[in-house]
Amino acid sequence: MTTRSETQTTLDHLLTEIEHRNPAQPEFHQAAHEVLETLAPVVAARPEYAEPGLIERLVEPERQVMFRVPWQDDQGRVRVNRGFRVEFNSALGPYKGGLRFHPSVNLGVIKFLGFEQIFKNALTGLGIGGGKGGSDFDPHGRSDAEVMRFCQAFMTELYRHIGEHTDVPAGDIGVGGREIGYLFGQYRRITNRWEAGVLTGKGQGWGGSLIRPEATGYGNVLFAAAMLRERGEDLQGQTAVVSGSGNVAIYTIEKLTALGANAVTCSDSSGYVVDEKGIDLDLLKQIKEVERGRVDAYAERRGASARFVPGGRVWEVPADLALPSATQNELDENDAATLIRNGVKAVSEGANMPTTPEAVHLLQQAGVAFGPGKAANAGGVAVSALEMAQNHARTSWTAARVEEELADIMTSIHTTCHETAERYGTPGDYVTGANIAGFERVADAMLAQGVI
Ligand code: NDP
Ligand code: 2IT
Repeated sequence: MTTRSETQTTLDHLLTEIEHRNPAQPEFHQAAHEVLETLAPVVAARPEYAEPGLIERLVEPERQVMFRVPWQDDQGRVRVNRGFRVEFNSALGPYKGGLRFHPSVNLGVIKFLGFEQIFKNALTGLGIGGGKGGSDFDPHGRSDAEVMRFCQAFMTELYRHIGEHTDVPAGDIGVGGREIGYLFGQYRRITNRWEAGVLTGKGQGWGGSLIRPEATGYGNVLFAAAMLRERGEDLQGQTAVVSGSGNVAIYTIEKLTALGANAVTCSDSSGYVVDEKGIDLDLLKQIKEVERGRVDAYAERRGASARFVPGGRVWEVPADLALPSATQNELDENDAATLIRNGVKAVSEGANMPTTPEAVHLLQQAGVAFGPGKAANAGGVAVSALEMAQNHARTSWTAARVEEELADIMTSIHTTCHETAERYGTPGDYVTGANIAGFERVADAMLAQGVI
């Protein structure tokens, strides 16, 4: 039998090879490190996982598509963006994962997101593989008509790669209900098919699931509550710092407030707002979802309880809980040290990979409960899979039913991660628990399906 340290040496060699084979993709390297650094106990314990080529196949996308997206702005000028879809792993079901429109998007960013998505989707227990896509298009400051023309141009290529049984995109940064509407319209026009299950996050009334907009944020709060319960605590009366002010942040704040916590911050790329009375969600939704404005407008209109801190980071505001809900690597070692100094009890990732590896290490060493994104933010993709189920059955469920299923799924993910971490000798380590539990499910399916 191979020992853990021999196995870790093999995995370390593989990580070096991944870096060589995928140059200039630091986010993908980071995501691969984070997973492969925790797999030694399970690979050493179960010889079938040491089969040559298994992990090598897992880190290589099944298919990667990159394409030109030409579109015209409101002045008639031709703009050219780059589109991506990385179809990473379909052992458990059709590729599933969001589309991100943000100027920072490149192949390495999409690959990190697609890789994370494989394990996240496996943890939901539902039949969905892992994929991700997007573009370096920046929707900020673009008119509705420009966003529509961009989405149509993007789908004019993407349509040939997706389908309800093949690959099912959804939203992510910069892609919400408006963009999914334009994308769906163009898919329907090109294919002449009403194929509701080809995209999720659709509008209610044309195939969207109730609670899908809320699902990621609500799910993350339920995960944080489950971690607190393990320590004999609940959310009541806890102060929370939340970063971001988009889809995930807004519904994180909504659920925190509903469960008795006080969410005192939100942010965007211009800075953050701290509101000692708790974020007024009606005002935040009006500014962000209706006016598509910046967070400083919140502080201006809210009155004395709120102030805007230009360029600052929410982590400097003292809190019991931190829920990063904006983007990758937004919470670093210094931020973690500040949170620990201020007595934080739990950090739960609404965003994908928002906490740097050094920060994760510091938080775990300090005994802070840490919920990794692939477990904590899985509620969004889980309800996407429920949307696919409703589309397939040509039915729609009540909000209460979807919310109940979401709560059951989050509880089950928490239990799975917790028990897996205990089983492999790292009690309380949700990172190891999530990685190993997600890996086991995908690896078993890959082994059963042969070398493909
Ligand atoms: P939105 O586009 O709705 O909101 C993103 C928010 O994060 C905005 O406030 C945005 O500010 C801020 N932000 C984005 N990029 C940066 C950056 N580089 N620096 C500073 N702030 C930034 O996206 P979502 O809420 O959907 O996504 C947020 C995170 O959650 C992402 O990591 C995403 O991958 C993850 N996620 C999303 C899911 C979903 O269902 N939507 C599911 C699971 C995870 P600004 O407008 O100024 O850019
Ligand atoms: O990161 C994610 O899980 C998402 N952006 C949601 C993916 C989905 O298919 O709903």
